[in-house]
Amino acid sequence: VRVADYIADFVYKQGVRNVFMLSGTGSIYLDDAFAFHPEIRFFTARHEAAAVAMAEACAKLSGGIGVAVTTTGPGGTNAFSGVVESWVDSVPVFILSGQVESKYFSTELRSFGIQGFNIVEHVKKITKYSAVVLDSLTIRFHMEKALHMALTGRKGPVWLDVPSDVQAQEIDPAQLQSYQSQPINNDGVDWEKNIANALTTLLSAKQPLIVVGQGVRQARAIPEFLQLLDFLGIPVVATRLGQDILPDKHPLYFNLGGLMGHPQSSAITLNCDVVLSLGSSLATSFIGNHANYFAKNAKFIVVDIDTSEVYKPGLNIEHLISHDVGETIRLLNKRLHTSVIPQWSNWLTRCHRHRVAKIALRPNADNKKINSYNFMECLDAASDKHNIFVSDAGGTNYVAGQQLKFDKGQREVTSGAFYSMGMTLPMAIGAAVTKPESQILALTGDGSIELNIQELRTISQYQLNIKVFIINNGGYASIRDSQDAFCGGRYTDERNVLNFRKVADAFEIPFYILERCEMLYTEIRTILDKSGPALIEVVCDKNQKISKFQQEKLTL
Ligand SMILES: Cc1ncc(C[n+]2csc(CCOP(=O)(O)OP(=O)(O)O)c2C)c(N)n1
Ligand SMILES: [Mg+2]
Repeated sequence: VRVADYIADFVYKQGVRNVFMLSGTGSIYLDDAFAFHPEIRFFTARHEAAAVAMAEACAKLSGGIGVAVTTTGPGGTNAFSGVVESWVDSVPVFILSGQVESKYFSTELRSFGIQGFNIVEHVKKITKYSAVVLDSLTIRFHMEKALHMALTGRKGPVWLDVPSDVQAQEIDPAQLQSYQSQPINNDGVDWEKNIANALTTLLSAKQPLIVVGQGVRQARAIPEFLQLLDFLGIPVVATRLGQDILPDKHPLYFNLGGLMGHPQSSAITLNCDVVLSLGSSLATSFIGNHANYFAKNAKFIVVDIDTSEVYKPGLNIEHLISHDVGETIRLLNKRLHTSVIPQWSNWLTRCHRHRVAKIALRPNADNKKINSYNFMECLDAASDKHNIFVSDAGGTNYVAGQQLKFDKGQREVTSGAFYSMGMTLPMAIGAAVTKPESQILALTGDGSIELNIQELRTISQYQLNIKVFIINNGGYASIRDSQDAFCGGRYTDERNVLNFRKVADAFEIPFYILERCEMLYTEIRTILDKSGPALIEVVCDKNQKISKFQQEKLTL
């Protein structure tokens, strides 16, 4: 069998059904093998970073690994920023890059052969495993190891670089050497005791809080997590990547927490005394520098398999449980079964009163212009369990975070630690092909869409059921906001917004425009009722404000 076909079949056997790629001569046999594999569908992206973002969305929604194929040199270097995303957001993606023929490969030259670049050397720090496959007989070993590393412990990207002559070689699979993973050595760590101590701290808290992150979903432990909440009755806030785990209507849920969180959560997080963090890396973009914007006086019980993440300045860690979050929750549940659990009803009542008092920013009643919160509220109401939201940087990130309710089992895919501009279109594509029965509600801004706008062609080419909503607020509103605060209102980006009608026309996508507050819900519903792609410009009030974190005491 040809090495390239062996690779394609290998990932197929791991459950991969969709692959994202941008072809090249350096990856010619890999491209061919994936494109003509009888069971794998391939999607051609128009930028390699976008291909990786597609694979990322695919991994997030499938719970497995996402695969992107790039060519040598610029193909691999373009993929770089996409891989950093999956590195910081702990997403298992597998990059397969083509390389020049192995006889030209060099670790010394800046460039070698035609477009050759030693990419693996440069991605060591942003991957869990990377290797150049110079010997075709090692392919099974590298594939097995890469897959194991991507999916084990804290998940993340892996990369194999395969020279074109190696891609084309014939091998006998029976002759290939396999990879044996090393069992994790937990000798000397008494997990049960560690967890019991943490539980004592939690049960003695006066105002406890749970933070839930995407790690709980990745560990497939949502049912156990719900059971834990039933036992404990403690308020919960979510991280950005964990905000579609609990519905807004859950009696213990107080929405997205942290710096960009819902106004109702800020006083609750600031006033709690013990935090149990489950499946979150507690990214600084969530807790703020020195945890100043998040429970700065609380003791933290942190369940995180990646210990390198937890020692952030200002984080007061009382108990570190460096263990699989699913197993930890199961152990906690086992102990709670026989524990005396305090009633925190007074604390919970105060949290609930605060929740009622603190709704997200609302449009001014006499303002005829659309406010993005109002738009998001209507979109949320019009959506259903077959909808997946994807949000971008800037206003959409804040507003989707604060306004979406997830009450009907909707999902969300977004960029977590970075909230990078331009992630929406490629992630929406990855989501659409992974969940063809879903309709994707892709939220972006008039600024963010310009990064990766080329992927509109991918959407129309495959006629994907993606509704792209563009919040038009006259450019980089978030940056204008910062420039008002820090630079006396001098703007660097006075820009003309694109003519989105013409953009839609150029990319052959049906176009709609929403300009009026009245009938907003009905107009949205009509758009969602049709299947297939659409580009919808939502003309919003340029001067509306975004709700930001406020330091406040919980006095209610
Ligand atoms: C890749 C990248 N470059 C720059 C930024 C900084 N940035 C954050 S929001 C933003 C403006 C986004 O504009 P738009 O999408 O129109 O959203 P708005 O803020 O106007 O709501 C910029 C430049 C970023 N987050 N990501
Ligand atoms: Mg804008």
